[in-house]
Amino acid sequence: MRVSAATGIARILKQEGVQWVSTFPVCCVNNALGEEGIPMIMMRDERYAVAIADALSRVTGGKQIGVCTVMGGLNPAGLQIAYGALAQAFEDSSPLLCIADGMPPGSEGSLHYDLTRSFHDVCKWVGHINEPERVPELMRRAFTYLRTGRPGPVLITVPRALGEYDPEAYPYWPVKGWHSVPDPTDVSAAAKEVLAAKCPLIYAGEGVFYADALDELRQFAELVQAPVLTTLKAKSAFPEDHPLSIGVRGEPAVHFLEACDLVFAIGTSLSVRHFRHAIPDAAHKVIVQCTVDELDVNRSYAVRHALVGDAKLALRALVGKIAAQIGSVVSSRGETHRNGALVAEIADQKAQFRAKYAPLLASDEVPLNPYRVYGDLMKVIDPHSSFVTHDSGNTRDQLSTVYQALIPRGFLGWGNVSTLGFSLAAAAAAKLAYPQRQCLNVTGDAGVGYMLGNLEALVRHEIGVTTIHINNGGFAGYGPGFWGSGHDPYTCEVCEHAVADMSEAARAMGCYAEDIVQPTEIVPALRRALAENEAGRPAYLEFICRQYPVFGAWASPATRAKA
Ligand SMILES: Cc1ncc(C[n+]2csc(CCOP(=O)(O)OP(=O)(O)O)c2C)c(N)n1
Ligand SMILES: [Mg+2]
Repeated sequence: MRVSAATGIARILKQEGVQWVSTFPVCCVNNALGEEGIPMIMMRDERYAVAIADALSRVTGGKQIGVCTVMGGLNPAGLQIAYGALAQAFEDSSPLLCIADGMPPGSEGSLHYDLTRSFHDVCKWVGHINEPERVPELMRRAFTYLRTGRPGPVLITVPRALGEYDPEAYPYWPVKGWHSVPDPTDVSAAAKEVLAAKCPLIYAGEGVFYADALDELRQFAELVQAPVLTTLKAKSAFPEDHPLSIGVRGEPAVHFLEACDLVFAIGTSLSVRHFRHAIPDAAHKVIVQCTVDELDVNRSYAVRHALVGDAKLALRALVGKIAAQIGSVVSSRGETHRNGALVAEIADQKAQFRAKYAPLLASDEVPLNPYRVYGDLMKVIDPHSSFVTHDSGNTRDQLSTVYQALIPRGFLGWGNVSTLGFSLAAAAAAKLAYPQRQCLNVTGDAGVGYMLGNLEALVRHEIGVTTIHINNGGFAGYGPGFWGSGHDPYTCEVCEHAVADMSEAARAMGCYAEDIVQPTEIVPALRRALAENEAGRPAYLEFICRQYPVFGAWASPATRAKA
């Protein structure tokens, strides 16, 4: 029986295991989605429709592909707003599918800009369905690119009333995605190099999540006995209470990055960016990089060995090679592959680090020290069944410094380019993916401005997450003089809580909400919020804080002279 193009797309999404689609508020496939029984989460703008789909892909490591629909075609108001969110997904390599109305046949050139061309810069691939029979073909290509190689967003456009096709004549079956094994000679060379190193360090990126390689990462680290550093986006890929974990940022990470003679980078582009460590003295270190994308190789650093392929398959091959050799070949690091001295050194580094932050986590200051909020948060939530994410600004820098992530995606770090407000979408997507978990997003004042309207969507869909607003009265990182003279007092201060009461606004939109001024009130307030979440009600806690711009360092490229 023939079906409309939109119905064909909806059925294909079901075949691909898509459980819900986010939207705002129209797209030519939405009627078919509803008719075919795919629930829609309607956010309050396209940025969040894209962001929640993006976040679903991130928090599930691509096991569930986030899908969203937005307005396009001759009135592409929706696509225009979606552009920024797609750019973020592209920059962060997140595989989501965005479906938009396409330009009606013959209307090309009616807009001042070329809708079909504009999105090529921020999508891994753009497909335009111009015949109903091409629905399976273009959807097959979309899911192939979403599940194979470097992850990234895909845009499909489909004009309204495109017509019908026969699914028997043009069948569809789900796309599994394909993985490639690195060249075995490269694996041998890398294994040899790792064994020869005196102080190897593992630098793991988010690619290990998408490759489902967390067990292999741990096995590899334990076998070679190397400290494990994760990028911000990979935080929680390796348990941060593991004796080999050196976290994401701060002195322990800097210490081992400076001391190491080999960096084994896995699932990371190794780009030189704002929110990550550089490799100090890189010219005098051996860099081995395993990446799915050859465009990352020799990009920011000269790489001695590259393993181009899937992180899971690469690690398995390496573990096999090294385990076979380690019995007979004595590595330069000692007679066995257990390195007690290294474990003690990591423990010592971490103890010094903890000693620096422990007083802050227990601070009794009023206005609150934001670290006290994080300290109490870590006491209240279940680290084995929760999800925490930061926003852009100090919340990112502070939380990525002290939050201890124990389970995969118990924490989502994000942002090659970090766009304010994303944390709400991330927490909501995590709650939808893991309904049994406590899900919280921590945001500063600027992030709230982006989120407010979207709190209503969470109330409507009964997505019980807690938003923690660290109200420090302004944009802490952008204080007077930060950008030179002239911007102050215009661009860093916002109204104080008594004037612009954000928790009151959240309450008015249906959230459970509180203001917290006293340190002793933090724990009870968090408990009340989490209890509300259990009943499916989002909560908003506004903590009246001081500005406290203290957080862990990133290693710089500069060489440190070593004795
Ligand atoms: C969409 C977007 N625009 C601009 C920025 C740049 N930016 C990063 S942090 C920040 C201000 C953060 O202030 P606030 O939310 O109050 O957090 P605080 O640092 O005070 O904790 C700005 C403007 C951004 N990250 N995203
Ligand atoms: Mg602020």
